[in-house]
Amino acid sequence: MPIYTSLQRTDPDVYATVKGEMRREQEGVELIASENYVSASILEALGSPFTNKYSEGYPGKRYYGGQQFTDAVETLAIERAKAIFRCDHANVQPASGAEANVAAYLAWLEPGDAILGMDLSHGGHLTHGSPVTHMARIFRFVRYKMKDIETGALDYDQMRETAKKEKPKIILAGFTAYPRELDYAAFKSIADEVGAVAMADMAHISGLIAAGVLKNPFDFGFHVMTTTTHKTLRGPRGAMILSKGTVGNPLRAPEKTIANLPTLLDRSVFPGLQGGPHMHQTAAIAVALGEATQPSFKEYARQILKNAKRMARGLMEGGCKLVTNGTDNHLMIVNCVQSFNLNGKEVENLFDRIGITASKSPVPDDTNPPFSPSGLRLGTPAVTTRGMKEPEMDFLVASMLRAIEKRSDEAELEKLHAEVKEFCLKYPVPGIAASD
Ligand code: DSN
Repeated sequence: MPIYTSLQRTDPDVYATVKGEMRREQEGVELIASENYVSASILEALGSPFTNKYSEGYPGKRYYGGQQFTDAVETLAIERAKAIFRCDHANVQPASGAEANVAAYLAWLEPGDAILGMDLSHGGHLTHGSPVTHMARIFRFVRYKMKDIETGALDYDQMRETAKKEKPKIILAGFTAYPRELDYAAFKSIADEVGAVAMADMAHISGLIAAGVLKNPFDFGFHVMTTTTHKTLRGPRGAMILSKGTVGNPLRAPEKTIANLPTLLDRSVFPGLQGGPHMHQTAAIAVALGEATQPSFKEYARQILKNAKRMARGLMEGGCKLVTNGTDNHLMIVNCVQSFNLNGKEVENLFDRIGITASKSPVPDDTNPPFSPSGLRLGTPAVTTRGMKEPEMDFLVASMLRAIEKRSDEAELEKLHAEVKEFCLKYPVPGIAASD
């Protein structure tokens, strides 16, 4: 592993953990729907000397000197993001998706204002109003749900009624565990009716939107879109806030209008919420956005969807109950209680034993607690990056079903683990040099 020779020499303890993680990633199957593997170029940008630089502010408007290259790289990231997502402005500085959402809320809302977001057990994210978040102490989160969990159709009538009653200032389309496409036109018409900002949290599917294989909320008139950069978009950990409107000077507070959202959002990220942006992360985001414009990325995104459909079909044919009975995107939720009379945590632990990593998840209106919910979320972005296609999905489905069936048979589980490892070694993880 030539690029880690210095670390190996100077800090063998940390080096051992890095090496262990490389081995874990290479020898196991990653089915966590929000994870992926970055390219060697992205790893190089992340490891670049941009990590040394403070650059509070925005290109051309910084508070410290020495910004000729930080300005250039941030401008590259911004321009690439705008072109890919067809919007007027991009802020590429949020350190994470949670911060991007918080910055968007704080740009537009006053304490006590309402946000209408997806119910957490129906697929919404923590930052969409979990009572354990700080934002839930500041803003009022109201909910919409699916009206039919067999198809995943949302209850747009209930959403409209709630919006009229609660007068949210933001209507938030987006999810962390929902396997179907949203009706963005319906969201936008409800937002218009009550004068709310239409915001999309597309963290999970922004790579699929970038590739044009799923719909883009901006094509339906949305005002703001947040996304992380490390899920289907396959970049480094990080986030962006994309918006439509007039781009102004972030050094001056503009009037609070929807047209001024780009500037309000910039000011909300810095100086409102964060200090110095992580410029090594920005450089790596620029690289990821460059990769997302390549024809091979479109092919990659198409294969994610094909793989997810194949995996979902295989699981259902094997007797699993999936929330909404399938998927239109990269993820699926297995109702483990209904399928195997086990909870999601038990199945997550079982799959860990055979080298398959997944994440427990609530099912709609789950009565089980968050640490042992009824479901398990599976996704195909990472395995697709390794070049796996439909036949490989069949192997993974068969391995998971066999693990469930033989869960009390230690020898059988060990055998399965060895088979999964042998399988994984045939699909190198990009960016990870062969481990000795
Ligand atoms: N942790 C991410 C996910 O798994 O969906 C969202 O923040």
